[in-house]
Parts: sequence; C-alpha cells; structure tokens
Amino acid sequence: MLTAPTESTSDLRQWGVDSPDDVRLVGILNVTPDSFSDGGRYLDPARAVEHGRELVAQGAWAVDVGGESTRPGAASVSIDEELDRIVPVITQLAGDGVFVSVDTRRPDVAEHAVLAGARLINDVGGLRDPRMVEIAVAHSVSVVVMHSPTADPAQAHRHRGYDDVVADVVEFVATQAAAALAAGVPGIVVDPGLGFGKTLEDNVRLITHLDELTALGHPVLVGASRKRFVGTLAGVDDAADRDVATIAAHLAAVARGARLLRVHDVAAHTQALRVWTAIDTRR
Ligand code: HH2
Repeated sequence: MLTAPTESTSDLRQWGVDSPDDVRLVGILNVTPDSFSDGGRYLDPARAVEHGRELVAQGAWAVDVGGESTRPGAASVSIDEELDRIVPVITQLAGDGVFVSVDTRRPDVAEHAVLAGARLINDVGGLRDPRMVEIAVAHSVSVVVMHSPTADPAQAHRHRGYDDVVADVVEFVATQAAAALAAGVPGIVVDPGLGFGKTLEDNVRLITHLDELTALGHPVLVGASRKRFVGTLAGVDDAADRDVATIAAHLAAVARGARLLRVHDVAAHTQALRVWTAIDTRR
C-alpha cells in the first residue's frame, strides 16, 4: 500500500518499500512526438493511459510520465504544450491508483503534475532551479535528482569532458540532495544520468563505480534503457531493439546497489529481476 511521506527521509520506506534488497521498476511513458525510442507512440492521451496501465500490469512500481524529450538537440516545448500532453494522462493514471512520477525540468510543470496526482518529481535538471525545491517542499513531494552537465538535458551533448566523471557526478548529486533535504524536501532519490553528456567510457565507469553513489545513502535510480551506449556495446543500432542489452546494464547496476530502474520494457525486466533476486541474495 502506498502511503504519503510523513517525515524527511532518504529511503524508500516512505513508499512501503521495506527491504533493501527490493528493486523496483519505473516504467517510462513518453507523451511526446520525438522521444528517441518511442516518440509518437503515446501522444494520444487514451493510448498513453492504456500503456501506463499495461506497464503496471507488467510489474511497474511507478510510471514516469514525460512531455518533453531529452534526446540530444530535442526542441524545447512550451510549458502549456508540456502540460497539455501530460496532465490528462497523470490525472487518469493517478485516479486509478497508479504511482505516477513526472519527468520534467520545469517547476511549473512539476507543480501542475503534482496537483494532478503525481507523487514524485523526476527532475532531469538536477534541482538547479530553486523553485523546484520550493514546490517539492510546498507539496511535500520527493524528488529524483538526476545528473546532467547542463540545466537543459537536451543540450548535455554539448558538454565536453569531466575531470573525473564519477567524482563529478557524486559531488553534484550529493550537494543538490543535501541542500534539498535541508530545505525540507521529504525524500531524495539520486541518479547518475546515464547518457547525458557522457561518453561510452563515462557511462561504463559510472555503472562500474555505482557503489560510490550508493554510499551517499540515498536510493539510486538508474536509467540505461535503450540508450546509445548500450546499443554501441551490444552492436545494436535500432533503439527499439536494445532491451536485452539494457537488462544486462541494469543488472550490473543492481549488483552495485541500484534500487530503481527506469525502463521501457517492464515485462522483460520483471522476468530478469525475478531470476536475479531468486539467485542473488547477497546484496
Ligand atoms: N533518461 C531519459 C529521460 N528521463 N530521467 C531519469 N531520472 N534518468 C534517466 O536516465 C532519464 C530520465 C531519456 O530517456 P527517454 O525518456 O526514453 O527518452 P526521451 O528523453 O527522448 O523522451
């Protein structure tokens, strides 16, 4: 049963996820014409709601609804357009009792999404905008702090190089999370932002060294789903064909402490996690 957060916490117990061995799936619902692997498929609100319900039936713990693509160079949409895309979908899914998160970098969009029933803000801008913190506090909603080297994640590909990608990412999310918790945000999830302004080697290093992120003590969400680096590693060009490669990357992340996986193919991940958790109880 999902319960509202009652106190400042940085673990998943606020949502009834008690065991540290529990890994949860966040199903991706892109209500966009231009997302990199499923653009245009769920722009129609009825199709989007149907897909959201399908993701839950397949084992998603939450559905992450987004109305603006973050793919490299994607055109930014107006706040009204983003809201027109996502609010009807969130209203219906939340009304069904689905745990909805909202994928946005814009405080105004996050606020309307929360008023429509979203229970978690997935801030792909990494809480750079102080208004996002204010809104999360005002509505007592927890936040995913994702690392992107730029405030607009669709421009992250313009970023060139890190001193030390793992140290830079850990420092960024640690600083943002600490400030948000101090301001009264009820809970924080951190995310290395795989693929955002990161080379193949950067993404591999972030997964290999994920324990440095989990060591912060916040639940870690990882989103490798269908991204170019898994396609490159696996030799798969077509983004829609990268789910098997995605699962390999995600299980490597789970082995290093990831608790939430943001995925397109929920059914396949549910199968993989059942086998994983039956075999690997050491985490
Ligand atoms: N990746 C994407 C979008 N939102 N949010 C979090 N927290 N972590 C991620 O890794 C992440 C994210 C990009 O994937 P997708 O939603 O499939 O594509 P698009 O941005 O083109 O809609």
